[in-house]
This record gives sequence, C-alpha cells and structure tokens, in this order.
Amino acid sequence: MDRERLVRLSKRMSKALRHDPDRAGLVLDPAGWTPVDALLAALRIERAELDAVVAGNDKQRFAVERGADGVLRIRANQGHSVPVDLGLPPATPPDRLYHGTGAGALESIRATGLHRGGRHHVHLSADSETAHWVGARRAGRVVILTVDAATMAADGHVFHRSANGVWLTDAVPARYLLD
Ligand code: HQG
Repeated sequence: MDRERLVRLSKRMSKALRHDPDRAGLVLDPAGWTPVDALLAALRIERAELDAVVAGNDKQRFAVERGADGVLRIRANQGHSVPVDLGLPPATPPDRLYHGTGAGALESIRATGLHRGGRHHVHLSADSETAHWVGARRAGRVVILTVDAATMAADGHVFHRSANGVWLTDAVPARYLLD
C-alpha cells in the first residue's frame, strides 16, 4: 500500500479510536479498546490494510492484542479526546522533556504554562527531535520548550509513559519551563 493511503487510513483510525467513535458506530470499552472486527466493519477496510497501518505506523499509534475474552482488539496508544482510562502506571520521567509548538503560542505558554487542550494530557517528548516534528504541525516557526521534569516529579506531579513512548502529564506550570 502506498504511503499516502497508509496516512489517510491512519487518520481515519485515529479519529474513530480517539475522538469520534460514536460517529463511526463504535463502542470503546473504558480502557479504549474495541474489537478489530468492529473497526474493520465501521471503516469498511480489510484486515490486511489495518495490519499495514498498525505495523507501518512511525509513531506506533495503535496497539492490537487479544483480550481476556479471546477477541482481538485495538486501541489508540494515546491522544484521546473521548474519556478513556488507559490504565498507565505512574512513571519516573527523564530529567528533561521537550514540547514542540508554534512560535505564536509562546507568549501564552510562558504566561500560563502548558495546557492539555482537547486531549487528556499535555504531551511531551523524550528527545528534542521528536518535539520538533510535533511543533512542525503548527503554523509559523517551530519552538522547542524544555521542561524541568525532574523538579516537577520531585514536586509531586505525576507522569505516565504511553506504549509508544510519549510522556503524559496533566499540565506543566510555567515555572518548570527552562530557557
Ligand atoms: C498548545 C500528535 C497556547 C500546544 C503529536 C499545542 C503529539 C498552548 C496545542 C500529540 C498552551 C495542543 C500531541 C497555552 C498548550 N497557550 N497554546 N497555554 N498550552 N498549547 O495537538 O502536543 O499525530 O493537543 O503547544 O505528534 O501538539 O496525534 O497537542 O500546540 O504527540 O499521534 O496547544 O499529537 O500525535 O495541540 O500534540 P495538541 P500536541 P498524533
């Protein structure tokens, strides 16, 4: 399958599994899982196409596994706007984490910190290169913010690491943003 089609399918799967399962006629369980067969039917795609998206996804956005009931299921590893509890345990972050964004957001972020917006958490990257790609989705110049995660954790802020290596936390108050 060509890359363009993979990206298109990945976006449709993200939408159904993170943001708008209702519209696709899907029901997610409390942890965000839905049967693979249900997703195939909802999006009218073949199993081979789904497998190609899951395997070929640069960011490992999706997890596929067999549930306790024996049914093969899929969920998005992170990025939901619908309420799901991924059940990720708290984890100790590296000392520094990175957040890429557009220059236009900088003043507001410096004033009020990083907010989670429509998602469940603020998303942070373990390396500045990944943060760069995240920020490049925004208009204008890319800005990479460095987060003093060590001090945040010491102060009691809780972090989780998603299955695809994204660091998640509720909010980053402005005082933890390093220059
Ligand atoms: C900004 C993609 C003004 C924040 C990526 C960001 C990531 C503020 C935007 C994942 C602000 C939210 C998440 C404040 C935060 N004032 N702007 N106080 N606080 N913002 O998309 O981190 O492709 O919800 O800088 O690769 O950009 O979906 O978060 O620009 O991993 O798998 O508000 O989404 O992954 O945007 O991206 P988002 P994000 P996927």
